[in-house]
Amino acid sequence: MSRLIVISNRVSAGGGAQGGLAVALSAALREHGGIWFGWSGNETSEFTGHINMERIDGVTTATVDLEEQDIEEYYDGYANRTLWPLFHYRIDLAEYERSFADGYRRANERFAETALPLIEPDDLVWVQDYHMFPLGRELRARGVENRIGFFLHIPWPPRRLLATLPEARALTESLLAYDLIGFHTDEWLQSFGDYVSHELGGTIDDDGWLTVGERRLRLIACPVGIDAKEFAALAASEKARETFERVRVSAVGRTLIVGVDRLDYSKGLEERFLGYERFLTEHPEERKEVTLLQIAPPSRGTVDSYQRIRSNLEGLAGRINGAHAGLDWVPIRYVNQGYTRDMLAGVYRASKVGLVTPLRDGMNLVAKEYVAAQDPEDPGVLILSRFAGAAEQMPEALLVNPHSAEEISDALGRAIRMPREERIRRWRALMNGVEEQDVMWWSKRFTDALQDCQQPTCGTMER
Ligand code: GDG
Repeated sequence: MSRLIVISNRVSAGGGAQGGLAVALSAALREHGGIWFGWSGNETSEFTGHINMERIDGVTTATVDLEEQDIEEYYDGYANRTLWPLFHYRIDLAEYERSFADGYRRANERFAETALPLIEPDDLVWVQDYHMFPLGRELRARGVENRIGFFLHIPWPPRRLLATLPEARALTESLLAYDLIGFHTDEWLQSFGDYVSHELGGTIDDDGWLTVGERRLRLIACPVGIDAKEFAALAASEKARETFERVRVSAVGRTLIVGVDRLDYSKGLEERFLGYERFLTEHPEERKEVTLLQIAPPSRGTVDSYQRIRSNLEGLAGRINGAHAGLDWVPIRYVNQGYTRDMLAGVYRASKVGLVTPLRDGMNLVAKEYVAAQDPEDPGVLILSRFAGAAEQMPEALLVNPHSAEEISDALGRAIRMPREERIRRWRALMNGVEEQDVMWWSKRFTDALQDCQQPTCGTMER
């Protein structure tokens, strides 16, 4: 078995905020042996390429510090202000600045330069996500002939939206340096294929082989999952039980609806609040019988659009509560704070409805965690956006258009009244999927496919 080199913006061996994903990548690294390389999260006054090696829970990590300018232009700039909004279809929020594109290229060159000595001839190299699109090409330019795979954790936008990015073509071309590219869903894969065939003259066969000129590489849809076993164990933990009780008691017999999201405009929080408000107005009889608990830890607070969404949401929650609250009831409990994963498991289990309504999401792991945390005898109902990648795998959820307050309101009414047998039937089907296609399945499927990319079958182009 080949060693594995995982390269991602941040390295989170040993768990951390990424939860299941970090667990899966760490497990893959333990199995294959190898190194997890990325940015340390720290700033240095002058980039030296010095690597800090550590051993964390049986995984070797290698991290490098970046200069302030790199962090501003590559991370805050191109990754968070340009690519993230564009790839979530928000060209109204995307900022196109040459300095960001230059910083992004420079940071990727620096990553490639620094990672180079870590890579041995037979290693599999697995690059993660939109921070690192050009990394494969930078490694090739430095003579790396290994199998290199790339996985995109966010959607691939429609061709005509992507075309608004000045570097769209160069960025997409840089991806041809990989041997394998993974997306969460067929939809994102087809969207990529659409751009490549229209703009680069590529063709894709039924097995996902993409040919562009002399270059041949493989595309796969490989949906990420959660560590379902870990999550079930978390849900059974003392801390989860304690949180479950606390949350249940605080709801005083009302039906609890839960949302858990990073505070991000892609997650559809404003539309969700408006849908819930619609439900309160359309179903006066249900008023005071329900409470929405929205947990939304702030993220990317240095970016203006994140500050705006935060203040918009505060205003909206305040207005809805002001209009509908009574002496002993507030309709929305809006919490701007993160909780530990075992506490989250308890919150999910205490909630009869999981409300997951992103406007666009590569996958969405909260939907899967909500399912995994339920009581099999008395499970809650998942309401899920059609525009989350997870919807492809989770048709037994109540699927809604997150832009429609009416659909959210109708789904809430249906979820709250759903008979127990129907809840169990839907949950069982969802849970089977969550258990079978878990995060270990995902990482194995990707690394197996990459391992199978034997040269010269994959990638016969001159480099
Ligand atoms: C990107 C893609 C794709 C949230 N609040 C707390 C907390 N969380 C955890 C959740 C979940 C994770 O954060 C969020 O994962 P998502 O998948 O929902 O969304 P993104 O962060 O946008 O992730 C996404 C994912 O990558 C993987 O490929 O699914 O589409 O956008 O695990 O539980 N965790 C803790 N406290 C919180 O308050 N501990």
